[in-house]
Amino acid sequence: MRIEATHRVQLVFSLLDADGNGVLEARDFDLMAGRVVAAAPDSDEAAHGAMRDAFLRYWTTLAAELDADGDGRITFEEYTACVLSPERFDAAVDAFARALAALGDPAGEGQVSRPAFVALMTAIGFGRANIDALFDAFGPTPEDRIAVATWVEGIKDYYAPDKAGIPGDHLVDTAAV
Ligand SMILES: [Ca+2]
Ligand SMILES: [Ca+2]
Repeated sequence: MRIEATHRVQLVFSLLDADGNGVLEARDFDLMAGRVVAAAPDSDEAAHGAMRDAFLRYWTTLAAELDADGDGRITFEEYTACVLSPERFDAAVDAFARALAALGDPAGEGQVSRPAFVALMTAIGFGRANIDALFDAFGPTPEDRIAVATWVEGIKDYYAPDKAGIPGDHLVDTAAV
């Protein structure tokens, strides 16, 4: 695995551990879903429901694939096995990426404004400077918007173990991991 991907995996584990108790559990995904949905007040119930469903699916997929000792919690050691077979998570990550990006586009225009992007990424737990750097790397329009499809692809690349030098690397503060 690329070192950049290792850093991305470490960061995403720390963020997914929404209650900060050091392991991933169903509760973390409930918490995170609530925070993210609350950050998208202009989106409709269907979009909120899709996001909650995507977080639930993300958890059930992780639990089915990675909870090696079957105790209902995923430790960091268990989590790192995700990089050995990333294709097992493609469908869950794809659903997650689409649901998240859709929340950034409540009017269905195919574009996400910087304020909407910042609100959602802050809810997930990324740092503001990293969020702005990522948005800039996605090549915003003169109106400071990015395409929904660009964000979806960026999220999927973030989880790819063989990628380096991608926009998502802006989310990782390598001095801190
Ligand atoms: Ca936790
Ligand atoms: Ca476990």
